[in-house]
Amino acid sequence: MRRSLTRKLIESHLVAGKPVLGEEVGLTVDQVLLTDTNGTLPWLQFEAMGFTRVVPPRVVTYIDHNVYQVDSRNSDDHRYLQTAARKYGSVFSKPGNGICHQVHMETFSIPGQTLLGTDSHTPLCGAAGMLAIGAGGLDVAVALGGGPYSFTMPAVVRVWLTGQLRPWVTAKDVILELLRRLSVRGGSGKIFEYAGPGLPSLLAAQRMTIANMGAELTLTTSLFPSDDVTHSFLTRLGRGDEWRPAAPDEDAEYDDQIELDLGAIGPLVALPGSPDRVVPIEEAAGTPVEQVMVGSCTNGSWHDMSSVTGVLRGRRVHSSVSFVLFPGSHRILETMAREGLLADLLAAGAIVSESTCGSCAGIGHVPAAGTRSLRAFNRNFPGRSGVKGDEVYLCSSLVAAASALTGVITDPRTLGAPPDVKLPPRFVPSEAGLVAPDGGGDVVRGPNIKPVPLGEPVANTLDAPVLLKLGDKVSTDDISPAGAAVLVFRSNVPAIAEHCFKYVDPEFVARAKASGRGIIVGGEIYGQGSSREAAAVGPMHLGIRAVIVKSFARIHRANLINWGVVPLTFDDPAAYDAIERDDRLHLPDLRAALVAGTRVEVVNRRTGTAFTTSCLLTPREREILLAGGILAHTKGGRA
Ligand code: MIC
Ligand code: SF4
Repeated sequence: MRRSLTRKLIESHLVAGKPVLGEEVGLTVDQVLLTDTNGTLPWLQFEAMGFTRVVPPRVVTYIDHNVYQVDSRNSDDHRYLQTAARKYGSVFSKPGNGICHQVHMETFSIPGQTLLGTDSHTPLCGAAGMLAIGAGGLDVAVALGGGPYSFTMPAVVRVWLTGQLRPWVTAKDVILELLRRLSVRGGSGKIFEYAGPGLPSLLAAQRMTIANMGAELTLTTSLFPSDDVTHSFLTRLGRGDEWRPAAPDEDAEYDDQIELDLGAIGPLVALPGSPDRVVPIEEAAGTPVEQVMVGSCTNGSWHDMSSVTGVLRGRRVHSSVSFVLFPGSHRILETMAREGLLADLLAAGAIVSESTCGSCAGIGHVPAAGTRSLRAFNRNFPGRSGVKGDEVYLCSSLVAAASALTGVITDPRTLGAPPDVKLPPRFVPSEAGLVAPDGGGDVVRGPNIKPVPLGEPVANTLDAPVLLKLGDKVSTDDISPAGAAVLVFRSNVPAIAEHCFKYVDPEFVARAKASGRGIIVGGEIYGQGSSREAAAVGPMHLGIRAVIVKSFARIHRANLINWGVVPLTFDDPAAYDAIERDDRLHLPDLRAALVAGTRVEVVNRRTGTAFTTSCLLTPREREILLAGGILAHTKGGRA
């Protein structure tokens, strides 16, 4: 069989299972990345499992999400992360050194290797021919200890690119076009492998944008070959010797194919609420915006910063607009300073922030209530910007720059000639923000770090009320919101649990506490978005023992299993319609059905009717779930 690049990388890292669609595979992990928000729990879990030294050859811990130290709780976490990284063998990336995915791509990406990350946008490094996958914290903790990463073999889809992008059209428009066509569910259970005659025209930075934001399609990951473009990217960073080719066989076999003519795409905008509410710019043009931003792991590249500067040079940000840029890495920011871009941006009235996730995760620059924000970012789930009822539009950095000048969403093609984006011959080798581990020191745990909880073994019978009935596309931002006030509690489960569903239903926590046990009911693609474990462990802490939905997003489903919460899907979606909040559901043989691998019967005590649900588990998942999650499983001596 002629092999896709995906299959080659899976086969060269395979330690368990067969790469057959729908079957579980276990892969060795060459590199691991952790972040401040989602990295504290995995390090605590790594310790709780009794490991003393990381096994993968390259582990990097980044402080990038939450770097505004408004009080010491957050600094406590960072101190813990820095001392744990030093002791257990992880490189430490200091606050301000940049967003994990951008820095990782620049500094550590190696074509042909595997990368597992605690963050859902880890696939960005797929732009360098890496198999880069985002996972929940417990899966990452196991990988840190040398365990394989297990997941269900996805369908491998070839995305066949033809043509070339037209002026003012960007890689962001490519991924928005895919979201427009396929929706946020469209990539579930799939890997997109990019190929075709249009590929050589896409720079590494453009491939990064596309691979990164494939997360919004709920893809397992996205993969580009490693070719001359990759070589020149690494060479410019002084890493040409780490380049190696990686490509599919000619005429490789794929499960499916999508065709995309780059030349047929125009500038696009995603309307507030979901990254797939995509419309041509013409339909949004003229909408007033008070805040415009460019950055995040999707649009923080040199290419983005320099095209924005090209638009702003000699012009002025509109008087009613606050325009903020977040360069993706310290290296980019330093190069911007050396090459004169900073001076031009400041002269135009832009705010240049430190190199962090910043307001992408709702930290800083929270928009005023009732105003509109236009962002060259990747997510606009309700409330994510830090204020209930927010209206966040997503776009390319060029649309953002053009709109910052006018104060309304603006088609950049009205500006005439597009900016001439030049790549500097070399990037400054700024590594001042990286600290190598020396195995020394003591791990310091401040008062904000609380012990990691344990899940409970699945009970024989579950009888509990439906504490929430939700619709389709519930994101982990809905379940456990972003924002500075919440993110400080990522290492403090009892405290973060208090914020569960706070924008969706402020009474949820009180109801859960009063009932002791509960069930959540939802629609399609439940748990999309961030990989945050808090969205599983928070509800678990509040007594949620099962979630019944029409379909799950991959990482969240794995997180539920890893914390002992039973993820069930309706066999007949019509059963969903008959359920109301506060209905008492009775699952008489829950455990026995999970053990036997049969359907799980549910009786609605209010209506007296019964329906069935399914929980398709691999043997590994079954053992973990029944034990009450990975930690409970490990403590039971079955690691
Ligand atoms: C996000 O973009 O939602 C985040 C914040 O980066 C998360 C990680 C987190 O919740 O800490 C992600 O994408 O996984
Ligand atoms: Fe950070 Fe935003 Fe990227 Fe998440 S999506 S890693 S918050 S920049």
